[in-house]
Order: sequence, then structure tokens, then C-alpha cells
Amino acid sequence: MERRVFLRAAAPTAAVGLAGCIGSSTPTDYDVGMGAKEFRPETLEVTAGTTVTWLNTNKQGHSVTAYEDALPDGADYFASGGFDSEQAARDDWSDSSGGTMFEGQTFEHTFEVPGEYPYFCIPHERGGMAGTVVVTAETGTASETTTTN
Ligand SMILES: [Cu+2]
Repeated sequence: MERRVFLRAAAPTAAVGLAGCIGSSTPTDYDVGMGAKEFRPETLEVTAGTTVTWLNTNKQGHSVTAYEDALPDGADYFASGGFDSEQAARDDWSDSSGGTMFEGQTFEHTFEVPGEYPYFCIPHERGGMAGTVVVTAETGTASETTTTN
């Protein structure tokens, strides 16, 4: 009863014969994976301007849904399914499981504003499936940085 499509245990090196139909990212290139009731890693730290890729590495359907009220000021809302508010994401999930990420599917978001971005998985929220992306200010590209060589 094992339904293993093309995930190949998510080995980062398994680039053999990947179908190029998922745009810029491949299922072996991701930042946050998923277990049955957890994001892995639970906390991810990136610098501003980084695009984070979630991959559903689990057989169950999950969502990536930001806690809207907890986002930094001026930050864009993000949720798998492309919803522009937490309420829209929750409503569509309960109506039609909108925003579900199935095994092997990815979701991406680019984080521009420094701060903490808590998010959760709608169907497993009560099971504690939640994570945080911590975005730090970009260093090394600002004008104050001088490189001597
Ligand atoms: Cu989940």
C-alpha cells in the first residue's frame, strides 16, 4: 500500500529524471519539509529577500497558512493556495480543502520584511503543527558594508 510517486525519500541529491513541470523549483530543493504533524525544521531563519520553499514530504495533505495578526508590520500575507487573508484560507479549507498541499507539492514565499512569521497547518493546527520563519535584516549588501580584499 505504499504510494511513492517520485519523492525518493526526499534525498537532496536525487536529481535523476525529474520532470520539469513545477517551474523554478524541484521537489528535492526545499527549505521546510513536513512530517505527519510537524514542520521540519519548526523554525527557519533567513535573511530578508529570501524565497522559502515548503515541500510536503509527508503522505497526508497539509497547508502552510500564516497567522495574519502575528505578521510584522508591512509584511505580505502568505498561505498555500494563494489566499490573501487567514480568514479566506480557513474558509476555503473548510469549504473545499482549498490550499491543500499534497505529497510532493511545494509552496514558495519571498520574505522581504524582517521579523517573525508564525504559520500553521490548518488541518493539524490542534495537533500543534506550526512553524516560524525568522527573517533577519540583510547584511553584507547594504551601503555601510565595506569589503577589504
Ligand atoms: Cu498538517
